[in-house]
Amino acid sequence: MGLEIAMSVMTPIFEGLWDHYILWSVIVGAVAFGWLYHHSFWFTSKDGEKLPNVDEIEIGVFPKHNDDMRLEVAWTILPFLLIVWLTYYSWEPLDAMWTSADGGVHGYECDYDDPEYSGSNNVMDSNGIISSDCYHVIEITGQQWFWSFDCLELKESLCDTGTDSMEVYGSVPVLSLKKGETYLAVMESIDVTHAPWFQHLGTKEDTVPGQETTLWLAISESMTDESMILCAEYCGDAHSIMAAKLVTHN
Ligand SMILES: [Cu+2]
Repeated sequence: MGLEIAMSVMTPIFEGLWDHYILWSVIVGAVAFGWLYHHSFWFTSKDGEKLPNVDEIEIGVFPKHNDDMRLEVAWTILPFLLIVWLTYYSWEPLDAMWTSADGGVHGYECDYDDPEYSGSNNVMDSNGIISSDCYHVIEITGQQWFWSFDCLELKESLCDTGTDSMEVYGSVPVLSLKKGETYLAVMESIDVTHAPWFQHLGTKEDTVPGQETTLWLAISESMTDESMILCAEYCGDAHSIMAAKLVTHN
């Protein structure tokens, strides 16, 4: 069947974000644990050593205040600057993830009667941001414990549905989309909260009873032919096998 279960995503923006956050986690971790271990060993008293009582600790008396203004300011300002930087760094990918359906990076819904219409023609820039000429609308419904896909009015070459069987998961619904095209999934749940997780797109979004949510599915030319869709919100007994398959073709 050749379904890749690899966890890699086909969208470089998320890999870039991941690497950047890991880098800062390593730097902050090295400083915090370096400091901790340095002080733990450096300030250890020797056996029998009598040290001056710098904090003037006495039973029943609040210890002497031994603060250091420079330290207090440093550990307030530095994490704040880091958070501001990470927010700035995440802005472009997050903005692309939640771009408007009204003239955002994917334009407007495709006008199939327009003589100039030639599909989404999506392209990925060097940052991994995908933009499109226009997009197609599909519907996804979550329920305990399966996904339903609806291609609405789209031609079969653009969107198709079916079923397939997969080891462990049994019979699963299949969503078949075209490479180079961008889809806006309009989603709902008819019972509890679910979330389709499109593994190779690196995206997921909740489906919520009584509320419409949306998710961009920008199928780039480099997308793998087959990938998995899982449920990313715990939704009851069969949550772990609430799977589907995304097939993409040229
Ligand atoms: Cu679910």
